Amino acid sequence: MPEKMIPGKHLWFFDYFPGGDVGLFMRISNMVHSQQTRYQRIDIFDNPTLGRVFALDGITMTTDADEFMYHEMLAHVPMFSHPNPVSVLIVGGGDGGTLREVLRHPGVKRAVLCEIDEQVVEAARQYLKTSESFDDKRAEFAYENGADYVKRFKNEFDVIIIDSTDPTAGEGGHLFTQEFYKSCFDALREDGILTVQAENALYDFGWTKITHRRISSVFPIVKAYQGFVPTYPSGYWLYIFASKNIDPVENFRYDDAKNMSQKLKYYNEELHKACFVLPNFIKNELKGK
Ligand code: AAT
Repeated sequence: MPEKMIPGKHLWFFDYFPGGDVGLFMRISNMVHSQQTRYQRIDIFDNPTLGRVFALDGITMTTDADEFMYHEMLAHVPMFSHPNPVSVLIVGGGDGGTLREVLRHPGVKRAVLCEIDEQVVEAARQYLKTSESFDDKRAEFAYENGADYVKRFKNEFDVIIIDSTDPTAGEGGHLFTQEFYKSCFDALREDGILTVQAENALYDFGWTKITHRRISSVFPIVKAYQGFVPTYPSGYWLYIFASKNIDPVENFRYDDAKNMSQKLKYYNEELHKACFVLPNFIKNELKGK
């Protein structure tokens, strides 16, 4: 057994993937924060390789080492597909990573973060670097179940991004229903775009398929895309893009994406097109519209 593995000498975090037969473990070199909120258990700790790790109910949400991979792909694909996103809603994402990416877009005048658990935002503000944009004047915070919040809006947002916990964890299930996608459709303006994090094709493909089917029953254009997030189950993550009329590959703002990609670590204008090219086992199951 390697020195690092000696039981009793170190503290370990075990993240069980859906199904419970496979997972990921990380050494805790420094425990930063633990708290049980009304909704979930928050843990924040340091790992020598991954940096600061943020987990909810024992499931990894972000690590310093790879959060950019997830947040850049979740935010910039819809943001550069829209001709001029001004008003944006993020549901979930209380760590602030998606908000940070959205606010990189100079045309954005208003970015609302609707997070069910205020304690996540508070913990992020205190302990996570992803919260760096919380004080941006364009950022607004709503502490509410996103499924209730979106219902109150009609024709309001250009882009809605769902940065939720898994459908099987905590309060995430509310954000994977057909009714919720319909509310998002109604809350979006004419050129509106919805993007959701849509699980993985190895351990939880059932949920990707359900999500794709439900969104397809509401939006005319629906396309899944892929990216890597090494600390999420399988490391190979799926997202779903949905819109009222915009095709993300034909219509996206190539030159603007190219300009911004110089500041980014993952997303770029070529990847924007390439991420929609899917392997057969996924493509065959998710027939795009
Ligand atoms: N940015 C990457 C981290 C997340 S956090 C997901 C957030 O969604 C959590 O803070 C959680 O409190 C919030 N949330 C869960 N349900 C709701 C809801 N119904 N309304 C509003 N916010 C909600 C995503 C990680 C993805 C994990 C992949 N395995």
